[in-house]
Amino acid sequence: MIIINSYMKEVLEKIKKRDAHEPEFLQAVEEVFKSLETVVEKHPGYQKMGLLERIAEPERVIAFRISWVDDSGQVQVNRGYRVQFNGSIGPYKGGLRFHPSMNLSIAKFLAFEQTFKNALTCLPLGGGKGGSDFDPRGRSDGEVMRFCQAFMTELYRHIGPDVDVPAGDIGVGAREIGYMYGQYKRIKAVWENGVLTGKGLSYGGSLIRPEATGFGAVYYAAEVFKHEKVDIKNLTFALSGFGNVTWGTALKLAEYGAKVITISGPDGYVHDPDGVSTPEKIDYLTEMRSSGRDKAEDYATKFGLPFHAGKKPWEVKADVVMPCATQNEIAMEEAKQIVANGTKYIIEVSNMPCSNDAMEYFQKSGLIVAPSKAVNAGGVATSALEMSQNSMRIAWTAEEVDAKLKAIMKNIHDASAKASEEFGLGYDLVAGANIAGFKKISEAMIAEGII
Ligand code: 2IT
Repeated sequence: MIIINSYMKEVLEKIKKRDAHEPEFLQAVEEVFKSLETVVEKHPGYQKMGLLERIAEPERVIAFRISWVDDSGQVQVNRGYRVQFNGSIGPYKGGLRFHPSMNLSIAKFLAFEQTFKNALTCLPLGGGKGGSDFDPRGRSDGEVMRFCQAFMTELYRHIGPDVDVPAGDIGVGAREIGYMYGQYKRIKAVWENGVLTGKGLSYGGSLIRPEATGFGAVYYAAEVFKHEKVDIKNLTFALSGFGNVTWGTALKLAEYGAKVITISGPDGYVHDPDGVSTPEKIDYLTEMRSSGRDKAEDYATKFGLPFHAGKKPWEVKADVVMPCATQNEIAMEEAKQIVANGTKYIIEVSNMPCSNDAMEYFQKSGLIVAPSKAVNAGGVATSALEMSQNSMRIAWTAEEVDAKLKAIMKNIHDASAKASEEFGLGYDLVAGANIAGFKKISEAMIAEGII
């Protein structure tokens, strides 16, 4: 990935020096900067106002200690993060990730991506992200609750319905959001349920929020196939993961009559040539998640399929590859295999699933790449719809939320395609998403002055 513009090069070099120990963050910034070259070339004034430096520097980074007592009476100490990256178009908004790999680099890359993603939804949402290196695997319900309470006891002072609105991500689902909301309410002693999204329905959650990331991804993909004039029914899909995002994606693809042939976990993958398409199989993904075992092998055992231990699903031939697990699940080595398999479409669903060189290789090889910050935006968009319902103190029907979600995803696709076209880049959804997001954020930042 080569950047030619001298201002951009200078800013990037500065960030690389300052944040040398944050590889995921550097990767995310470099990927976005590459797409913005044509835009920056046309606006030499950005340099004087330090626009790129400001857009790549979080407004605020909060890191804190979380002490809690496990079931054996042992004190455990974890580290918590909240990165309030950019608040130029709305309150900071983005999920919390509980995973042992969580660190500042990951929190910053996620928050940076979230800023652009949230702008693409055209809803009033700034960008933020956070989480902890807490490992929920094998923890009892009581331990998870105590951890969530300890986490919120520190975080509550930094968030609010008009300040910063966290939600779920890897390791954080409705159960964790419930425990965190309970603790927030206990400390603040007010009913402010718009402070978190992804809540249970009984206390202000939105219908379709659990399905939204996966459904939105398929609505977006459907727009790509429409553009390419191909029938989704004739396509095979390789998915990774088996969590919430994989589940929602598989559910909607089954409804569209498309065939999902792989799922995976940290332990390996399962090839299901008949399709992960019956209600029994799709429901089983939910069971696998709530078991807390984090094993894709359980699916193979349950449905009598061979299990490919320690391998990624990308060796299976599929028309469409939809990574749904985590960042950097496709590096150059896997990209070569995917291209050799004859795959035509890479629809990124998890945040930053492809390394920058893998993404470039796909595009150079003529594959269509849809970037995660556009494809998975249905999750946060539906969180914004949850916030609207909380503010109005009403609840929309599933049909109402789903219709809004579908319209938002079509708009994101169309706006990205248009932005790419406008800058003479053809149908480049990667550049298009970055440019469309940047246009909105930069306009607001310029209007709001030097802050
Ligand atoms: O990556 C994401 O967009 C999320 N984890 C969801 C964020 C949200 O606020 O719903």
